[in-house]
Amino acid sequence: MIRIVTMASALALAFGACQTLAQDAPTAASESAPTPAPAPFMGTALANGPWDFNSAEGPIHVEVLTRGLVNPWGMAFLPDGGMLVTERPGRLRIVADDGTLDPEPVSGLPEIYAAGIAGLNDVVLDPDFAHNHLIYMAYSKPNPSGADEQALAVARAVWDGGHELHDVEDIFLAAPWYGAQTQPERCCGQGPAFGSFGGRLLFDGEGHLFITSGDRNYGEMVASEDNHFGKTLRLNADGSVPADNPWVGREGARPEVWSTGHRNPLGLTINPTTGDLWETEFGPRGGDELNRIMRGGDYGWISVTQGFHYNGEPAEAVSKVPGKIDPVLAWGPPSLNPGNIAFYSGEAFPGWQGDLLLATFTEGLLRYDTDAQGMPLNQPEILLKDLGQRWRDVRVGPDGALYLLTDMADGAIIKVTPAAG
Ligand SMILES: [Ca+2]
Repeated sequence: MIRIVTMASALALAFGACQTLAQDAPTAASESAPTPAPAPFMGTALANGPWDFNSAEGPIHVEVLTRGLVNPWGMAFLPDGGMLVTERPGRLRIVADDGTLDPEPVSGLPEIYAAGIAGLNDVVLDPDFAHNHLIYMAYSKPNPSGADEQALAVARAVWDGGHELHDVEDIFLAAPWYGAQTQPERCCGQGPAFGSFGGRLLFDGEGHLFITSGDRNYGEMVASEDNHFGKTLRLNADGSVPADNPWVGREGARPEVWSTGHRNPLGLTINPTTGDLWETEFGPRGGDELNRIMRGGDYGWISVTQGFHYNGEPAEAVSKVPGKIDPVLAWGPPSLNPGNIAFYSGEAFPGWQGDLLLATFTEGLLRYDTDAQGMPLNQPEILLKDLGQRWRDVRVGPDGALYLLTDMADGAIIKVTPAAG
């Protein structure tokens, strides 16, 4: 662990030339959100491509599969080869297997609060989707009472392949409601209440649905299990709580909690070789993390961080605190702004088997060699950085190709395959 964190420090130095501002700066204007200042991680216009790039494991071919998406955030591969893609402002889109974007969004979504970095997050298919046509979406839900408060929610719906959802219902609603009008005095320069919702979804292969829930920029809440802020959560597909969750039956604890001590977890995957759950999260100024998630683990936020709060505290990185699990890797400052992660498993890139792929806003796509436990080794290979995109999501497709989303107002799906010859 020490060796790896030391490597992370070296990596942070390697990224020292890159400037990054506060990560939760709003990226989409809205009537209720302050106008964001331009930030270095806003990205640059995407050219048309395609491109061939050299890489350590051979040349790769990069193409723009789909354009015209607004801040695409999550995607799910469909049995017919197409995919569903979410747009953070609150739309669900259908993409055909050749990349063609259906011009008509899917209707019937719940009301979504889209401001700052809040909105529609991930989408996943039910493990038995081929038979029951159920999908799940994580989103920022406005309080139906009309109060200026929001909560992370997960909706389940029937989607039959057309342009309308049916039987839409929330199977999870994070507690408590929290928003700008109830914003209390908080520690150390934390951002506005519409930030840090989390919103990644993942089925584990055993029928459990994992959900990442952000700290809502109220980090003091995270240390307690009596709320859903800054947690990973584990549910059954119908929203009920598995009996073997770590806090089941503890008085005052939320039984959905699987791990605690997270800030804004935006990446989640399972290593297909080991079955372990892995997560990435945004730190404050620096302190971005890669974590291997253990049942019942406490990952430290808000008292333990390798970064700095926005008021500059603490003076140095905090680690090795009893009862707190340190990250496998930490970055920054400056932050690299981690998105989703994936362990490569497929036939297209034999040299990448088992490698960890990490989408970032400011440092391209990182590829780490790993050991048998999935632990990253060595310095990462930096891919796709020259395209200047905010890489939000990376997935290994059924065909073994990589599919990435650019979280841009002019967003795209990018496909990566081995270059011919
Ligand atoms: Ca941590």
